[in-house]
Amino acid sequence: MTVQPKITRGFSACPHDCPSTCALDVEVIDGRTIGRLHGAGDNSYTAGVICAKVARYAERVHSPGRVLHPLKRVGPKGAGEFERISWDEALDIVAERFLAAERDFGPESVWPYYYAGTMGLVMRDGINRLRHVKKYSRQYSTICTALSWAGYIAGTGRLAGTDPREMAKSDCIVLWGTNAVHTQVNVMTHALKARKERGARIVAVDVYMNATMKQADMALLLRPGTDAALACAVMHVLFRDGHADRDYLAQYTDCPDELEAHLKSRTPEWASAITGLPAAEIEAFAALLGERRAAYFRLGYGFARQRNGAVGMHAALSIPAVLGAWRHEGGGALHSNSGIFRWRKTMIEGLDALDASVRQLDQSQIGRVLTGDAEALRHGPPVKAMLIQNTNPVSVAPEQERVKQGFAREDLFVCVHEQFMTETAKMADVVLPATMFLEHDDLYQGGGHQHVLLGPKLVDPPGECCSNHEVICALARRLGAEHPGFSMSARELIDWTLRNTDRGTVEELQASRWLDVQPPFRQAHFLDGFGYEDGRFRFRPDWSRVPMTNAGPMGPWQAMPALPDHWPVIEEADAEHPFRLSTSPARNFLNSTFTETPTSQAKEGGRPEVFVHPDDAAALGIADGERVVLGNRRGEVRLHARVYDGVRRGVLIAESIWPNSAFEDGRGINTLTGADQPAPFGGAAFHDNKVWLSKA
Ligand SMILES: Nc1nc2c(c(=O)[nH]1)N[C@H]1C(S)=C(S)[C@@H](COP(=O)(O)OP(=O)(O)OC[C@H]3O[C@@H](n4cnc5c(=O)[nH]c(N)nc54)[C@H](O)[C@@H]3O)O[C@H]1N2
Ligand SMILES: Nc1nc2c(c(=O)[nH]1)N[C@H]1C(S)=C(S)[C@@H](COP(=O)(O)OP(=O)(O)OC[C@H]3O[C@@H](n4cnc5c(=O)[nH]c(N)nc54)[C@H](O)[C@@H]3O)O[C@H]1N2
Ligand code: SF4
Ligand SMILES: [Mo]
Repeated sequence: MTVQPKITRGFSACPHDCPSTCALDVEVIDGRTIGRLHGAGDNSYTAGVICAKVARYAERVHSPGRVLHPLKRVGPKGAGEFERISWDEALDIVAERFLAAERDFGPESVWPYYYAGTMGLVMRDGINRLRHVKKYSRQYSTICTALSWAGYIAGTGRLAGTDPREMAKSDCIVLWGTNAVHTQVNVMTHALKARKERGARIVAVDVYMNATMKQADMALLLRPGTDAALACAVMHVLFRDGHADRDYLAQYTDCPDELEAHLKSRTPEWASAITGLPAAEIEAFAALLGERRAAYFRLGYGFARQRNGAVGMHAALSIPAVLGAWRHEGGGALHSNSGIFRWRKTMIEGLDALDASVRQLDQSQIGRVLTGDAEALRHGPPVKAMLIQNTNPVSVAPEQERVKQGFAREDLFVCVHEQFMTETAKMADVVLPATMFLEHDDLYQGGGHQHVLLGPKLVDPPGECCSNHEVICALARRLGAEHPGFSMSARELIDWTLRNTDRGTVEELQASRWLDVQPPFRQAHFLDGFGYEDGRFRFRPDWSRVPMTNAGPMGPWQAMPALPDHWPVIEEADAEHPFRLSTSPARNFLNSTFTETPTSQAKEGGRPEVFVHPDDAAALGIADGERVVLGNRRGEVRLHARVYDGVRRGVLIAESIWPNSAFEDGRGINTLTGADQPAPFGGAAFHDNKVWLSKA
């Protein structure tokens, strides 16, 4: 007789670093095994749809590759030889090494390092409570959002925008520099609904014919880093042809006349020479916008991962202001809604203990920091000890050669708290096993929408896995760090944070699953004014004072153009490096996450590849599938060519981020990317690389 398994349904929120933050229905088999994951049909943004990689999450949760016990390094650094130890022993070692570093080099020699492997507010940001209480070095988080947020906030003064569900009511949706089919599938749900129900047109702007471009009605394939030129020419045509909304401009913007005069010379022909787009395509895009002025600009991260990315973002964002698109339902722009939540995070992050005089190290410059670059260290002590949660810098951070050198330092102590034996974990002295989101409680917020969601614990963790919060509290006890947050449970922290942000209680959220905190229409459309004191959108921002960060301006910020313009500070191709490389996101990986699941690896073709235009391939005698070398002054990587006519000549695309070990000699794609600080507030220009290409 066979016993039928008992399947119950739990709910959760996707914890991954994805603007969609989907509301999930989770099948739980016999109270302990995860089955299929589904998108919640009754959540108005998720609308029943999630990506395939998370739908098959059972493969990740129940993977044989999970780290299940604390481990101590026994072989040489990076050799991957570990032995199992107890939690007490592991935590004692970490505490002892942190206290030793503090005693010998001061608290700033300890650098807790984290990112968004989970976006749960408790599990992601709790590490800062330990940091602030102990006065360890701070982290200036630049790897993802610094460039794009600067460009957006420079214009609007606030990181928010039109309700993403209004996309379904738009007549024209512009997907600019986001490969939504790969990176935030729910955008497509709403955009396709608008096309089906009201004949909306979908425009995509990208540097290769990716899955999103293929679904668009108008696909604008431009040279990397030239988006501002396209935006300027579009605005030139709008002014020229009488499609600028002059009443709106007079009421809501800072200097429309100056902008119009400046754009006189930014013709489609001028932009064509820079972007590589035929002038007729630019004219057609502008004409479409002139007809369909309630256009929805969904502005992605990708086009801002260029050294002129903040300028590009701001230029694209200026188009809906010229159109007056913000006035209309279904019109305006959205990059991120992170500015609407206004959490009180004192308890989670220990903000009451934050000391602004403690140095702040640039996350993207981890290679420079760990190899002792004085500038990157802010002329302070070396980093001697680290705790790493939710990130895999040996794979994802730029200037990988330096990152590896840094982690190989014998005098650097590294503790990595991980779900898998990642390339960063392999470099650690102590590895701690981490829970996954279905195994702990956390609180989530949408980036690309407006929900606050609860993700309660649904199953017990395997082996001896502990949550980030448990590890932080256990270390705090050993390090003598005191804060009320260290003696609260994750659920109590969630409750405290909800109550103190006037969002009810954890019990209420448990009952409702999510809260819709969408600001009212007039506010979301900035119709009561933009985020600056005078209420006006800035065509001419003060780049040194964008209201977004506690860091001062950096990089070549003084040379930034005053008004939207092409800013030629990208890594242009030259004789030595005839190609421009973008490391665009792969569909089945999420940064380096999911590279540990065989299904995702297989669906990505089993090995890293670079897309090369057929004529470029022919000129270099490279056949489809052949081994090639990509290189620049930062290093060389070996992978296979895929000849594809969906890239421009002179442009290469390597969909990322494969493990370094998937490349022939262990050098991953970020060997080629740079960690210089772009203006105005830093960031990593992952898609802005000049390289050479040859047969291997
Ligand atoms: N499947 C999958 N989903 C993901 C991720 C992933 O790795 N894989 N990453 C997650 C994370 S952390 C983030 S931040 C988001 C980011 O998601 P997106 O906002 O989509 O940004 P990117 O993924 O950086 O790149 C988007 C597109 O920008 C293009 N691009 C590169 N340079 C330029 C340019 O100069 N101009 C224009 N117009 N386009 C350019 C790239 O080719 C790519 O197709 O996605 C999240 N979702
Ligand atoms: N070449 C290139 N490089 C890039 C990018 C690119 O487009 N091209 N994109 C960049 C961007 S936008 C980003 S945001 C970064 C992201 O880079 P990362 O922040 O490193 O993101 P992930 O690769 O998803 O790694 C997160 C890690 O966190 C772990 N993790 C998840 N949940 C938990 C948890 O609850 N506890 C603990 N302890 N660990 C957990 C996962 O197992 C995973 O190994 O990569 C950047 N790097
Ligand atoms: S689309 Fe994004 S948020 Fe939704 S399930 Fe997939 S990774 Fe998670
Ligand atoms: Mo990101």
